[in-house]
Amino acid sequence: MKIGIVCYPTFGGSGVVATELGKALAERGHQVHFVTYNQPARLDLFSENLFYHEVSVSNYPLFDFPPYELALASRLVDVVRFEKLDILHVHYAIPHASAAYMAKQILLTYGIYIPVVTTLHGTDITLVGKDRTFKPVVTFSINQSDGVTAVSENLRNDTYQFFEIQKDIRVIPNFIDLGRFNLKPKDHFKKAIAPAGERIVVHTSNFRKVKRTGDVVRIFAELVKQIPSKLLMVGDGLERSICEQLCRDLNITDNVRFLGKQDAIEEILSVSDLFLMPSQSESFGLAALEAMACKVPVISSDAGGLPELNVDGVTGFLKQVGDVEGMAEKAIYILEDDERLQQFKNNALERAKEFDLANILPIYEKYYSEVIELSRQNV
Ligand code: GMT
Repeated sequence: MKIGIVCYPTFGGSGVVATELGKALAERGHQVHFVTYNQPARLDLFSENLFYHEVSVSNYPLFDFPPYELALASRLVDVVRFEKLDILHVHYAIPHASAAYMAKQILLTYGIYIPVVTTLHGTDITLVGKDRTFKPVVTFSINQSDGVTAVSENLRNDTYQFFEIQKDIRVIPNFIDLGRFNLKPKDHFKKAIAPAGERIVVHTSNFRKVKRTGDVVRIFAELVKQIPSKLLMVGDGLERSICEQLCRDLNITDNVRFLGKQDAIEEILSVSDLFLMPSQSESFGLAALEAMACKVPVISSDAGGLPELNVDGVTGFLKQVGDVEGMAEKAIYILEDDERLQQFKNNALERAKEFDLANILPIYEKYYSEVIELSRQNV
């Protein structure tokens, strides 16, 4: 198949899923064309089946708000026509689903019908999408997609609850490349971070409000009172400076390292004993899955799709959003006993294996074929 992929080219979960999916499809022999405004962060390999088409957005001084959606729609028309794509897969509804709809209508004037699959990732539905500024456009463009997928049952249900959707939404969960995300021998790094054999706790995110990074710091502040440990904060975003200040206020700066954005996340996870994800909302929790694949148990909130990934009492624990005390108590429970910690680590990896890329990739391929076939019948 010749597949066009649209996504945000950043470190965000939707961009990561889109890029890893595209890379894996290319490895299976499909021709994959990324149409994005920058080279996707994880598009870091050469393959004869991978192509990158940049969307350049005009910075003409009249525009206070450069029209990205129009530039994307135009580029999609161009790429679909000249590369003769079979299908477009757009990740994150806003504004990718509506840009794809516009491209589809323009392509019809050239006698081309391009089927569009929209994958809903989370905040495009739960935060931004349901805001009335976007709601009519999001509803319309989801209904106009030829196929719609959501990354968890919970996100599927939320979409039906918040929008008037007539389409069937297929759940295809996030996946993990176990070839990349696995426990790596990084003892020298572990010794440098935790010279006295302290436990290592980790959090990775884009430090947006929805991640409740302040809770991460507060949970750790309780934990470190009982168990010698270090906290690694990976990523960057608006809440980072607030968290740094909170660490000073709580007098734990010696035990916390802010590492900023990192490429080799799997190496950091490989030295870690516990992952914290107290998010306000989380459609799936890809960062937690990456941790689990590296044998790191997870203490998370029970928001969104997290219960579909993190099995309470088995791969970690789930607590209500904001229950800092409860999360700290469970973190101590896991970390205070070597044998118990090892059991949780093993369980985390076993669970992660269920989301192996090798299992999820054929589901996408089959879905593309179904959508292409159906759209041919309807033309
Ligand atoms: O987590 C983020 O803030 C990034 C966001 C995105 O859209 O880039 O991630 C969302 O999509 C991921 C991939 O499907 C999911 O694993 C994350 O749970 C989801 N984030 C939220 O729902 C907050």
